[in-house]
Amino acid sequence: MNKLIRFFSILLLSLFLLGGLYPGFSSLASESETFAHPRPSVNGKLSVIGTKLVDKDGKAVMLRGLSTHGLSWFPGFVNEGFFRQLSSDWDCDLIRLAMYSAEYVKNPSENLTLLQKGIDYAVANDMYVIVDWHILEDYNPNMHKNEAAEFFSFISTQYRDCPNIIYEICNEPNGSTSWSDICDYANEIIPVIRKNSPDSVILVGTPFYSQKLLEAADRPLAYDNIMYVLHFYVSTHRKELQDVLTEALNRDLPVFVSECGISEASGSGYADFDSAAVWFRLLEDKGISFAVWNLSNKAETSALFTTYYDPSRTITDGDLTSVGLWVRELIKKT
Ligand code: IDC
Repeated sequence: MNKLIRFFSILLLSLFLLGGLYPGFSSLASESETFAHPRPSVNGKLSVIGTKLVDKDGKAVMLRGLSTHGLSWFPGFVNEGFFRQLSSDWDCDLIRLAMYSAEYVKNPSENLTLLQKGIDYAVANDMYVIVDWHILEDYNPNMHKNEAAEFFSFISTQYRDCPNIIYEICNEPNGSTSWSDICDYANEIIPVIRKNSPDSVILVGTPFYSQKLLEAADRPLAYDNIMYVLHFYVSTHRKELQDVLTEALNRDLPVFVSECGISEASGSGYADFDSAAVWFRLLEDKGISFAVWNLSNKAETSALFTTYYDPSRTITDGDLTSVGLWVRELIKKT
């Protein structure tokens, strides 16, 4: 018996020492600490080193946040009280402002005012903010390239030194759009942003609704501080797309999940919380930043709020859908 106790004591002591001496062991244990909630006031301007998003001191960070629905359709959700609650009560450190490009071009000045309000509220509440040029029905980003250039030139001039902003230049290329089309577009739009904001992080969408990460891994862009976009919807996408993420990281591609939903790819249908748990465990393990779709009260599964919720009111539990309750817990607990 004594021998047995001695054997286990020595085993435990050796494991403890090994943990301290061999960095691989201790970094495994502390990886989630490394990625604790970053804030612009503390962590400053972000950049990309290898596959990691890092803060002003080069420390790896992981952003956990939420995406608006199309701003033009849900302008009531762009209000300071709402943003304040997400930041302080939900511990949300990132908000993505989805500007559907097809809507934007119909009324640029009104849409810009709305977007700027969103950026200002995010900054006032110490959140990182993604300015998302949300191409979708306009499936090839080259379709509205000139408007995109004007848009990004304006925003990057207005918010020249703002550490909060992350630029997302094309939400989800789709249809016949190839990686080569996206590169042509990116090679024009990135320099427009870089002129005013030389080192902000820029997110680039990938072919087939931002799922074909490996095409970007085959031929990445020649700029610093770029991350490549993966989007998933938990009830439609599972292991196959998770394997794509893992392979892309193994091939040294920096990845950012700027949109994901707890629903089918339609934004509605069934909410598979078991699949969601697998996806978000993977993102935590790899330290991949994410924004969950969507901050609206539309009658669809991926919406975080019930149709009764009025965004000018303080949020109560009853205002949240089952997806909203789950996502708030996801963001708060980490
Ligand atoms: C969906 C919205 C839905 C809207 C539709 C078309 O949830 O209310 O009618 O767009 O505008 C994406 C897109 C995102 C989609 C979402 C769900 O980036 O715009 O939003 N989705 O379909 N990619 C995969 C899924």
